[in-house]
Amino acid sequence: PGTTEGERRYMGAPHMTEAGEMTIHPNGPKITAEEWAESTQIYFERCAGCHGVLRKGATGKALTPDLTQQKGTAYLKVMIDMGTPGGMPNWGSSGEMTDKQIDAMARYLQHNPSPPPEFGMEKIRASWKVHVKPEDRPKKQQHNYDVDNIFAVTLRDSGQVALIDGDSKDIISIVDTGYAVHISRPSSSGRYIFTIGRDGKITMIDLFMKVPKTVAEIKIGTEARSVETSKYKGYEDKLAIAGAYWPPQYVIMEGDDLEPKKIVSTRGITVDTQEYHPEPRVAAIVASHQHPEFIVNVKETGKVLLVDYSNPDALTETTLEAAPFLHDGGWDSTHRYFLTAANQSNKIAVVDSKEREMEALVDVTKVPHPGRGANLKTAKYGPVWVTSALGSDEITLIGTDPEKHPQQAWKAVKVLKGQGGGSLFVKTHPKSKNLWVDTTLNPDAKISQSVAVFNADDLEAGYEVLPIAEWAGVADKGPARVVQPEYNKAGDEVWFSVWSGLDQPSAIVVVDDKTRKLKKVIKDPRIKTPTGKFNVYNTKHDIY
Ligand code: DHE
Repeated sequence: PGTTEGERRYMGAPHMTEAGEMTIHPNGPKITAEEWAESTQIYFERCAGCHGVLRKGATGKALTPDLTQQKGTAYLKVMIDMGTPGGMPNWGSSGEMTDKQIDAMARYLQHNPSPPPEFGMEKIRASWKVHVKPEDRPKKQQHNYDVDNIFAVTLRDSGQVALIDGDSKDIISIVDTGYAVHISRPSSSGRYIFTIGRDGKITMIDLFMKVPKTVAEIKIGTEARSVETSKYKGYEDKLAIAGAYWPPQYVIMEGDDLEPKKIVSTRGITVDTQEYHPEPRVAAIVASHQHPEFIVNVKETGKVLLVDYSNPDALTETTLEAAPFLHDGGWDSTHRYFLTAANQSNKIAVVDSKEREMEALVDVTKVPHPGRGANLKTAKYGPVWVTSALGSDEITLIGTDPEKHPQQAWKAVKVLKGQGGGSLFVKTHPKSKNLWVDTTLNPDAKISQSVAVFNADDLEAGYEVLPIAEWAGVADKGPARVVQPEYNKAGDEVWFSVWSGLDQPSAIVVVDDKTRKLKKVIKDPRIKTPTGKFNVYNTKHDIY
């Protein structure tokens, strides 16, 4: 109960990992090669997101033969068909899997998991391409756009990123990338954009070129979500890092051409039960402003790694203990504390990047999902960092100033009620008083197609609802889910994606931050399935 359809789908989103060999268990039921192949594909598409590639359990239960054989085929079939109140979807009764597929899946699960292939240096190097060498790139910017106000917009299902000029709202170029780019991060200087595809492909785009295009690319695994570049003084643009879901590892690369330098596995022991986990996926990565370090979230072990990159040939890793299923997060306004969601533990972990220690674990609402969060200044609680949630309508404000507001620091000082659950992202800007909260995965279309906005100076007044998808004129032409507010460089406009299917019209909606009125709808046949948007200036300076 309480788990929304959207939330379940979100958690169980497909993995792209290739299938391995048939790993028959001697006590498992009969299964044909065709059934094995189809079940493997369905497993990675529908099940691996929650139960893990190796079926060792993640947000869903473990499904190894020692457990599944005890349950037996008949029982497993009912589970897959009908689902459970605990969050398992009803794949059969919803019409998404046929009886034949369910029957084969129930038998498949009683055999040994077949691990997908590893992806080590040989494969990584073979995928590495430098299209334009650093010395052959332009010495100066070749166009008149303000590079700092460019937005990199993920066009999820077309495997592209749109670069849009924040001033004119013109599309500068559309760049082919990996599939379903998860995030884009600018280099510390802002000259380059690094995107990471769901398929593990990094694309490095040079924003100085007349028409910005890819200068280097590489694949660091078969499933990935995060990429970042070094930001500490003296190391700007020097190194890049990317984290993989499969294989569970992170890869450190040269910042100017993505040459791979080191691969580090994240397999290891969980923070709570202290048992070995074979598949701890790498979630959010941020670059420290306090030390030459990357801060790496390891999802299943619940550990935060501080990776000192000052000598890549002798990497040191400091392990901080948080809580399981670390996911996304961002900085407080001073860029000293990194606040990150341990989503299935319903906690926010606070990392002190200066002292290099775990500062606090704050209890919050069900399945917090901050994105990078939002930093508001409030009269009553001082500076706070905000997260919304997938599993409830609660928006939690956490005090972030242990010096001037010690009573409030690292406590949930205020909980606001938003439009509903299924929220993915919140956003504000230091120049704004608005706190924007999306509800992308809410089952009610009215809620998923609109956004709530609070006034930081009068939180008690509640929120105003802006019908973003309706403004775009696409509300009735597809799911038209409104996702991820993002500010322009000046902090006076906020951009929203209206995310529909590949064959349906999508749009970007620009709202005037002061008046909260529609400023511009960016509609273009090339803007297909837009999701994340990353303003170069705000993203490189971690302003949110
Ligand atoms: Fe995301 C951030 C993982 C589903 C859009 N997402 C992140 C981050 C991680 C992550 C680890 C933080 C990266 C960082 O900061 O370094 N996301 C996952 C998943 O595992 C999950 C649940 C399922 C999956 O298999 O992918 C998932 N994410 C989604 C979606 O369904 C979204 C809406 C569309 C999509 O592309 O699949 C989506 N995720 C985003 C966006 C960000 C993100 C736009 C960056 C937000 C920001 O403002 O920084």
